[in-house]
Amino acid sequence: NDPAADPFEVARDAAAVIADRSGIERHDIALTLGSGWGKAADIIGETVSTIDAADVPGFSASAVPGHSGTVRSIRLEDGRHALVIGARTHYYENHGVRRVVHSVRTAAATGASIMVLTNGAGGIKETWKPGTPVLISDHINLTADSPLEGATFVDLTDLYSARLREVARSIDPSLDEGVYTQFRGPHYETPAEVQMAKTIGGHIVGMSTALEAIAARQAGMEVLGFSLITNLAAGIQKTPLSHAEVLEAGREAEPVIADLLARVVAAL
Ligand code: 6GU
Repeated sequence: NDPAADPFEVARDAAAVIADRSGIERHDIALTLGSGWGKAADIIGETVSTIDAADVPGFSASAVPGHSGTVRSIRLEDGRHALVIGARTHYYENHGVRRVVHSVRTAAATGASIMVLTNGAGGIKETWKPGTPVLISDHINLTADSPLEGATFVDLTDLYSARLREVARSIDPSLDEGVYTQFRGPHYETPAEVQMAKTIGGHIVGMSTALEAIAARQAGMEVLGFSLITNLAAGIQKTPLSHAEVLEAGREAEPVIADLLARVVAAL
């Protein structure tokens, strides 16, 4: 909690605690499980350890329903290890962007070279029914913030790895993809803001992921992003938006997208 602390040093401390508590020296891949995606943690492999996020340096227990508040180490069938982060700090919580990307930096410090970011989000394409998983092909960061500090000019040309998206599509060829637009939240967008997002090239609206993806790329990780479309965005769907509806869509889609994610992870 020291504001003067080096965020990368805090991430190394967090990784050391995870290594100590899990007995796993090195993780190969990391996943952040957002709304709707939590069940994947139960089926991607054998859980070796589950740590309360509150016990890991730099993490704060998430206040958002739909997040487990744990960091799990999971052994995949082929012997690789996955770090599964069920504790996301959202930008709208106002703890600063360092907190938002701390889990990603921790994942990198545990050795992970692939970062899978998942979320529940609103769809702008009318053909996407609630419960549809889509690949993130690129993002538009509307937070006006960055996890990078100082003169750190990171190239984001292929931020959402085309290679990893191909792997995902080899598992489910019907997977559509779209541009994720990160708004600050926590309110949902107005219909006019949704139209703006659409006009500038967005297909998905959400409150996470883009800042985390930037930090993952800075750390040298390959990024794969998935959104579960939990509802259509304001003005695209005719009915009002509610968090209850978002959770309900997540619950219904959960077994299907957990299975999809497990098969993708096995193939990465
Ligand atoms: Cl419509 N907008 C945002 N920003 N986040 C969401 C959402 C919409 N639906 C689920 N999450």
